[in-house]
This record gives sequence, structure tokens and C-alpha cells, in this order.
Amino acid sequence: MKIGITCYPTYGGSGIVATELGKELADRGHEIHFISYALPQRLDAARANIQFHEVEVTTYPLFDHAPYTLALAAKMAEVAADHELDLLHCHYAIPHSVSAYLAKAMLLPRRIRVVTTLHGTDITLVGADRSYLPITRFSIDQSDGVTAVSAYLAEATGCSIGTSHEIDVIPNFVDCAIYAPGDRSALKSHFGPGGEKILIHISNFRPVKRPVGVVEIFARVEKEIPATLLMVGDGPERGRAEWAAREAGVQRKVHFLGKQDRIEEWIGASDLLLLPSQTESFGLVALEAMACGVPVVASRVGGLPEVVADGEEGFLVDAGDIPAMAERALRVLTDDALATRMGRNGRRKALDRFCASRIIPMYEAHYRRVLQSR
Ligand code: GMT
Repeated sequence: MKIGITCYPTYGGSGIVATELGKELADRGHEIHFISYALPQRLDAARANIQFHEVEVTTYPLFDHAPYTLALAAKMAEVAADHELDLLHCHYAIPHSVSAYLAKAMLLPRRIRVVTTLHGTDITLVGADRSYLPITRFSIDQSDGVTAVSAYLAEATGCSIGTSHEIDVIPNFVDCAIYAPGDRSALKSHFGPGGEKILIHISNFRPVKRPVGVVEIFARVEKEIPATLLMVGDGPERGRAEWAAREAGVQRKVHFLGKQDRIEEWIGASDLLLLPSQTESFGLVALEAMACGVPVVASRVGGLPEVVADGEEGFLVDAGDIPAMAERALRVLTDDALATRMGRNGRRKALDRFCASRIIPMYEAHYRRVLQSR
């Protein structure tokens, strides 16, 4: 198949899933065209069956905000016509599926199909906002195929957006060969030279991820056992999280590492992943930790229970309950047998249910259904 993929190219789960999906599809012989305003984070453009098309957004003094949605639509139509694409696959509804709707209309009478994958905040936060709700619903209704990354998100979409479009649940996935247990002793001894337990948080540091809460959990853990916290990523709450570390007197034990590549190395060097989000439609990073054999302590919200089973691959706690999260973290970090069991459970679950080799065929089947539909 010839597929155009559009996603946010920045640091975030939806862009990662879209990029990894494109790479996997290309390896399986499909022709993939990424269409976005920048090269997606994890994409090396010099790869067989993959091309990148940059959307140039021309500004004009009259525009307070450059009309990216229109520039994207024009680029989608151009690439689809030049390369005879079969379908456009949009990750994150707003504004990508609106652009795809316009591109599809521009291409008539030639018919191109549009698939929208919902990732989470496009429904739970952005889509639920009064100003975006009607156009989010419209773009979903107008898509030929719609997928959601968890059953929770599929249901939330029906309830909060009010669409009756059929939604296929296709969970997120990892490359289980890259995200795997391994020897990360060099990194481990660098950040924990005295055998300190290493906790890690990875996110885009938006309020919904509660990075300040991560520091508060860590401060409680660090009172009880020698420990270090790695904070990977960047975003609007980073300053507040740094301040919280200073306030709690743990600033020397908290390393703000910014955006990092090779996430599997950082996770693999850690003893526990913290994900105390306010809401999470899936929690890709929890899956990445599980695949690396690292236990997870996370909020019992959204689609996270579909990924992490409480007491099996880690612990789930009510969102915002910092003392309970710290208590569960200490339980894992002070009981080697429990940590090993949870790590093994996580790895096994990732292998059984969430490896790319299992999930990519679900996307291919979805595409085939959409292409065959009239
Ligand atoms: O986190 C966000 O603000 C948006 C989005 C993104 O682009 O990273 O994250 C969502 O998509 C990920 C990939 O499907 C999911 O793993 C995340 O759970 C989801 N984030 C939220 O629901 C908060």
C-alpha cells in the first residue's frame, strides 16, 4: 500500500507511535510518506520505502497565526496526487484529520481514504474543549476509518465527543528487540555509584503528566532509602519540577536530563518508572518500561489498567495520591524478589500482547477494510 502518515513531529507518544508504525510498515514493503512541518523525532529519512515531505507554512503580516491546517491540506493533496497514495493516516485528530478531509475533497473525483488514530488528549482535553469539540466530532465522522489506542479511549470518544463512528481499538506497541532487558551497568553506576535505587520519569512535562508529583514521590522515597531520580524530557512544567526538587532539598539527587534519544538505555538502567499522570489514554512509556523488564508505579486512570495490572507488572494508585505512590515505590524498591517478579511479568506481557509484530498486522487489516469499503 502507499500510505501518507501525518503526526506531530515533536517529543510525544503519538508522534513516536506514528513514526514507529511508518518504519515497521516500510520494512514490510509498504511505501510510506511522512507529511509534517518537521522530520519526526525518531525518523531517519534515509530509509528504504520512506520519504519525508516538509510542510512549509508561509507567514504574512496579516496572519497572527500561520494557517498550518491549510498548508498541511495542500501538501497532503499534492503528495497524494504525485505518489498515488491509497490513504492518509492521521495521528492525533486536531488538526490533522481536518486537513486530510480538505485534501480528500481537493482530490475528487479520485478517491483517497482517510484513517484517524486517536491518541488521548486529542479527545480528553483538546477535543473536549468547547471551541474544538464540533470540528473534532466532524473530522472523526468524516474519516473512513478510526482507531483508538485503548478501549478506554474508544469509549471516551463515543461519550464525550458524541460520534457514532465505529472505532477499532489497536493498542500501542514496542519493538521488543530494542526495548529489552540488557546490561546497562555503566549508566547504572554513573547515576547510582553507591548502589542507589534509580527511579525514572519520562514525559513531555505537561501538567497532565504531573512531573511535580514525581518529585514529591521521590522526596518521600529518598527519605527512606538511598535513591536517585532521572527526569527525562522537557516541557512547560519542568521549571516547577526543578523548583519542587530544591524546595524538598533533593536537588542533588534529581537529574533533569532534557530530551534524550535511546530511551531504552535510560529505562533499562532504572529500577522503577513513575507515571503519576492525571489522565493517560494508554501510557506508552509504561509499556516501554515493561518491555525492558522494569516495574511501573502509575495512576489508575484512563487506559493504564489495560497496560499495567495492579500488583503484576507494578502498582496502580489513585491519581494524585502521592503518599500511596511513594509507599508502592518503596515496596518495589526494597523487595528484590517482588521487583524481579514484576519485571519478568512486564517483559512477558509486552512480548505476548504489545510487540510490533502483533500490532502492525492489525493496522494493515484496518487499512484493507477501509480500502475495500465503498
Ligand atoms: O500526552 C499528550 O499530551 C498527547 C499524546 C502525545 O502526543 O504524546 O499522548 C497520548 O498518546 C500516547 C500515544 O498513543 C499515549 O501513550 C498517551 O497515553 C497519550 N497521553 C494522554 O492521554 C495524556
